[in-house]
Amino acid sequence: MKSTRDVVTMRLLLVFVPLFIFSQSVEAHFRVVPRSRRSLVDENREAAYTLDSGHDYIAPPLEFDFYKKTCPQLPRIVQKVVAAEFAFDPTSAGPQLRLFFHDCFVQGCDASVLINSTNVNQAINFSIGNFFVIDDIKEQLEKECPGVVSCADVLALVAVYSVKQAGGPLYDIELGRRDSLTSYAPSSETFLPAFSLKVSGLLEDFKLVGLDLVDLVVLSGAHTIGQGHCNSIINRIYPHVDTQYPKYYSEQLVANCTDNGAIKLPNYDNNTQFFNDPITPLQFDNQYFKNLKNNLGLFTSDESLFNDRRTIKLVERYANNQDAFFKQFGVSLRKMGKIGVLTGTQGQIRKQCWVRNSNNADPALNPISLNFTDSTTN
Ligand code: HEM
Ligand SMILES: *[C@@H]1O[C@H](CO)[C@@H](O)[C@H](O)[C@H]1NC(C)=O
Ligand SMILES: *[C@@H]1O[C@H](CO)[C@@H](O)[C@H](O)[C@H]1NC(C)=O
Ligand SMILES: *[C@@H]1O[C@H](CO)[C@@H](O)[C@H](O)[C@H]1NC(C)=O
Ligand SMILES: *[C@@H]1O[C@H](CO)[C@@H](O)[C@H](O)[C@H]1NC(C)=O
Ligand SMILES: CC(=O)N[C@H]1CO[C@H](CO)[C@@H](O)[C@@H]1O
Repeated sequence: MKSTRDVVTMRLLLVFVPLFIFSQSVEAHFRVVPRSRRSLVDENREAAYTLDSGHDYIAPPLEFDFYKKTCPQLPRIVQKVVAAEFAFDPTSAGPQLRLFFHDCFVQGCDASVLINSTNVNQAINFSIGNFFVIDDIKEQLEKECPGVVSCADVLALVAVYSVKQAGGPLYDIELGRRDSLTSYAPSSETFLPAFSLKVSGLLEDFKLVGLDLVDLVVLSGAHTIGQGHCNSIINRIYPHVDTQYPKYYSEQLVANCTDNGAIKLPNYDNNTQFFNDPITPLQFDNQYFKNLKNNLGLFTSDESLFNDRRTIKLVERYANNQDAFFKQFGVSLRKMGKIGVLTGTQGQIRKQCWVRNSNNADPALNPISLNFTDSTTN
């Protein structure tokens, strides 16, 4: 039987090339990567995967107790830092969970999202953050078990402990990911689903990374915590106010995103934030799905799940049954956590999560992507 990693790699190879071309024709107008650069991303990935899945190297799969012998302190350290940050700022769980999503969807769960950026103008990057939590954990890990734990695994664990901290279940998640040598910011615009997409568009983006309709609906349930900016609802309040929102709610959204009643594009308010779940904003529960039934989905992507025959039954199910939501969220989160992972001898274990190890700047390791390395993030 093939390892999960092989299956994922095969899938990426099979779906990536044809779907990449397809995705270019269906992309939302919010995606602004110049065409010429996109084709370079394509070559990068193809090359990376060709290298990674070399004929005589079978990458090992992830394991639940990967660090049991080499760093038994790992769960305690992550839990401690996430809990301390949550006590200080209960909205910290949102950006910390979203970080894992953004990492996995772009180039696989390989901590590419953490590489320092010199070009941070990706509109889609809103609300990823709390990088200092990752850095704090990594610093402690390097003291207690140096060179052992990958930044990609720290991201996975921070995500599950953030869910736990916000009142959700504590999910066990497979580990053994390794860190990428590269990061290419414009890829984020290509692979991350835009807020303006509806079910068909969202599903295309999910399929691109091997996820399905159930994954789409249940993982959208992450929006039971966290916040969004005016930027992400602009299509629902300007120039026309979406009448699907309850009136009292859209009135608040409009009022809070405008300056004396007028939205001054493009300089609309980038500071105001709304809770994704206005009813129980800090609680990881199934309220998100109840909200969708009451037209309180914040983004077009949220709202669309209750307006599509393919997804409405799943929304109903999770709205009525929190256990079903919790259970499937864990399954789908673990599935997301296996997208395009590097394992075994692939990639590296970064010493500092924001930059690849300098002694690995060997062109032979990554001949094509080198010129894009370390200058961007996603
Ligand atoms: C289905 C496609 C998805 C779309 C279109 C989407 C879109 C968005 C947008 C537009 C924001 C707000 C950004 C801002 O304005 O600051 C957001 C926030 C968030 N998203 Fe998603 N998202 C999706 C899926 C996911 C998934 C799969 C997860 C995690 C499993 C996730 C977790 C979050 C979290 C936790 C926040 C809040 C971040 C914070 O509090 O700062 N999202 N998402
Ligand atoms: C990279 O990011 C880290 C924190 O994540 C920061 O401490 C460091 O100063 C940054 N370096 C550069 C060159 O931007
Ligand atoms: C707000 O964000 C948008 C999209 O990223 C950007 O175009 C605009 O210039 C920003 N406005 C301000 C005032 O920073
Ligand atoms: C809009 O702003 C008001 C005043 O700051 C606040 O009370 C209200 O909760 C905000 N509405 C939303 C939907 O965030
Ligand atoms: C990368 O940059 C070097 C020097 O800056 C250049 O010689 C080389 O051709 C570039 N490689 C690619 C693939 O663009
Ligand atoms: C974390 C990060 O890269 N944030 C940047 C996202 O993009 C905005 C502008 O669109 C920057 O201001 C942020 O610094």
